Amino acid sequence: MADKQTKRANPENPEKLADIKLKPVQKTAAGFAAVASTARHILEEMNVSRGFVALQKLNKVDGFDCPGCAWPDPDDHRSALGEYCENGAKAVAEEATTKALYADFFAKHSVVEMAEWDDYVMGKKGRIAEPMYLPKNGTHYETISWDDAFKLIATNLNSLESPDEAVFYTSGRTSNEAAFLYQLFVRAYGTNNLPDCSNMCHESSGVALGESLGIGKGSVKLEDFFEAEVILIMGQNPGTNHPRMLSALKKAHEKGAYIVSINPLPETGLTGFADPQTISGMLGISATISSLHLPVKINGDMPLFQAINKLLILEEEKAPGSILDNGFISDQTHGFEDYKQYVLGQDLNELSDQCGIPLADIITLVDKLKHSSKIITCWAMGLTQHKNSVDTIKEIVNLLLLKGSIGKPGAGTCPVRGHSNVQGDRTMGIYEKPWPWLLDNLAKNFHFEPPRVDGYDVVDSIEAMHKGDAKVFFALGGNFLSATPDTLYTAEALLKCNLTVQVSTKLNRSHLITGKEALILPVFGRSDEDIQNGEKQFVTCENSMGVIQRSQGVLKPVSDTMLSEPALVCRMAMAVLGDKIDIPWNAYMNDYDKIREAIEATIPGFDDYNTRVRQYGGFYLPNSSREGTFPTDTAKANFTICPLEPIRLKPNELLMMTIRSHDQYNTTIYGMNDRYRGIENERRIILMNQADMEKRNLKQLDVVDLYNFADGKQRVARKFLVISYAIPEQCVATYFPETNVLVPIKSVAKKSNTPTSKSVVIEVRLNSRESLVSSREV
Ligand SMILES: Nc1nc2c(c(=O)[nH]1)N[C@H]1C(S)=C(S)[C@@H](COP(=O)(O)OP(=O)(O)OC[C@H]3O[C@@H](n4cnc5c(=O)[nH]c(N)nc54)[C@H](O)[C@@H]3O)O[C@H]1N2
Ligand SMILES: Nc1nc2c(c(=O)[nH]1)N[C@H]1C(S)=C(S)[C@@H](COP(=O)(O)OP(=O)(O)OC[C@H]3O[C@@H](n4cnc5c(=O)[nH]c(N)nc54)[C@H](O)[C@@H]3O)O[C@H]1N2
Ligand SMILES: [Mo]
Repeated sequence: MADKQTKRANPENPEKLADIKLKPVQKTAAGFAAVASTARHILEEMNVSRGFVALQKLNKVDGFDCPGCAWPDPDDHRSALGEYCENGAKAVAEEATTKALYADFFAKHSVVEMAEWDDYVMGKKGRIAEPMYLPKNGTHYETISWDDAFKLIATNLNSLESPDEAVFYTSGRTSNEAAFLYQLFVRAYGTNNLPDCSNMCHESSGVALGESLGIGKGSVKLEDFFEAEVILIMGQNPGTNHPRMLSALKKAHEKGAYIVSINPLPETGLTGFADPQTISGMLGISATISSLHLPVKINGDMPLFQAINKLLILEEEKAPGSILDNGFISDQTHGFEDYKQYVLGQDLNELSDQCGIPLADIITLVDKLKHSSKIITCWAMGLTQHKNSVDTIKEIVNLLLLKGSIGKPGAGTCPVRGHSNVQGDRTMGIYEKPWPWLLDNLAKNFHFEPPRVDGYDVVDSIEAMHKGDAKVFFALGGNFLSATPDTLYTAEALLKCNLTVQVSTKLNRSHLITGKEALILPVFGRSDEDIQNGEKQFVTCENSMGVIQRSQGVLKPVSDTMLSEPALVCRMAMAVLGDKIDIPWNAYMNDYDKIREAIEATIPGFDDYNTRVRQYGGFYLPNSSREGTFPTDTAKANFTICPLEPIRLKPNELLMMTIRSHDQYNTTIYGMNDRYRGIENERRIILMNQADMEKRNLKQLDVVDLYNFADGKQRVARKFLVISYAIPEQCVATYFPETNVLVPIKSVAKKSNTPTSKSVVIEVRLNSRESLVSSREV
């Protein structure tokens, strides 16, 4: 039975693949095609006037924060056309759809039937409109009242032997208000088991920056981009995942910044960008953005940066006092001499070999860096999801320290966050390893003794459920099953639970692989108007640069049986905790200003929260790196010696990165195209270097199966079309989540425990040369 059920986690062993179309890789991002795509996605989901209202208020001071990415809005001027991008508009279309799923929908479609649908079909069904319950051995979800749903949760939680047998996941769209109440409830209930999507995302950045600089967040502000001399963009595809960043990069380029892309793929957007919010952009007049592209091998960034840093130190030796910021190094940093000895001991040819970048190209970059001191380093998932990610990021910090490029205008660290409030959720205490000061403040303000032992992160939670140590799984947003590694293993883990609860806006695969009993609880999204106690409420979010802003939905919710996330958490807390702890949940639910007062009393940096967040553009949280102070264990910014541990592949092995297409938001699939990479109508593809194809006797559009054999287990993902692509040898790319089945649960980054979704060792075997594709247009 269990085996049959886990198959539902990964149903996609398709009989037939779609009629794929391959086009040339695009040179220019955005432009008119982006505007046309925006209109199409909006109109598929809602009428024109609802779409117009939504887009008009997106990222406006009196509107709502885009549920897409965490890129900041300009502090001063917001475009009259609207501050959004094609992919932000798709995120809104997905959420603000007028299609709604009530009990009759779930009566018609069994869980088994829904599991046969692919993620695209599933997501397009509409918003979940009322609470649904899947009974023990049930085949169909049934309707349940909110009160009964909370009672079921309370009964399950209160009958556990220890609160540590429950796990409370959070995805990064949750507002500050909901996140604060949620961690308060979870700790009052008695556990720190608060895994979140950050564990799979920027956790490595947080750990690395914390140890090197004393704060786990980036240091730059948007204005810094317009003063920078060099901007490095590493392991990031902003054209797709942070499109509004391109407008900032274009402006930075116009102001003279030298922009470098360090990425195995030549990502569109970094090559050319036609700003759809300007007339010239609409006419297709494009601007180049990056001046240099270094096609590093997957996981080659650490040797690349050691080569850069060694070359800079050698230049300094040739012309002392002219290359490094010696004043900054001696006053503000720790560990320089040891680092210098270590890096000088590395062999430049060996480093160049390991990263796959010819020494001459590294020197081109070093020539630019030599006389610049305003350097910004931006990065995303291409750096954080490897075994040595924490050290790789520390090596990048080493460069900034050599140049004194931190704590001053035009320079610093910029980990570009993913989910729109993932950074805020962590600030609010969604963290399995809570800071002692947070627990002390909770104890003082709410008069209970919070648990002091660390809880489970994402990977620990999966292991605990698999072992039977955790029995209730609760998710505030997200799609845990599809986002996490080793899909079949995670499915087994979830199936063992007594109860799984998903607080969701849209149908997803985590609703179909469940504990013995399951609940789906529907909530408002960002765009929905939230009225409590007769008053319009707003929530707040923190963007990638530490700005706290308000967000107020404007659309009438598609059903009146959904709750807001803060209200849901309050009602659940009252049902579970009863009057054991005196926390004014009712007051919080009725007036979100009261939640903000509680946040202000508990979390530093939120003074006059309710006043300041009502001011134009919100306010910045304090940031020690930005201010040039480094509260680390040495009270200085730390240089770190990072040992090289290259991944050695056997001749038949390839290193796979699992990346996003242009038409998806994490596990939500908006469409089947990856327009910039020239791939249309199919997601089961593998991008491969021509030489690797030839070695394996593979031809364009051959159908292959992908294998991983870690820990003595065989993991397989079947039927992927081979596409010859400009990617370094022995490196391949596939889309997440289709290949999450191949990511071994035990393969995690050191210190951050992040699954290594960007360095999965695979083998590729021919499945069929007989075309599974009905027609080809190549
Ligand atoms: N439209 C849209 N927007 C999104 C999302 C979405 O799915 N869709 N997701 C959101 C979230 S949660 C996040 S975290 C961000 C993700 O934003 P990104 O990090 O841009 O997302 P990925 O597609 O995972 O892209 C990783 C990039 O890193 C490169 N890369 C992979 N391995 C390496 C390596 O070893 N070294 C280097 N230098 N480069 C490497 C890949 O070629 C790719 O360009 O986007 C956020 N915004
Ligand atoms: N192989 C591989 N795996 C990865 C990654 C990768 O690059 N490669 N990236 C990782 C990263 S960076 C991340 S952040 C995680 C993402 O992991 P998650 O955050 O868990 O996944 P999402 O796909 O963003 O979640 C989508 C679901 O969230 C729900 N939802 C949307 N909006 C709201 C809302 O406002 N409230 C509530 N309650 N629910 C809402 C909808 O029901 C939707 O189905 O995946 C990780 N997994
Ligand atoms: Mo993310």
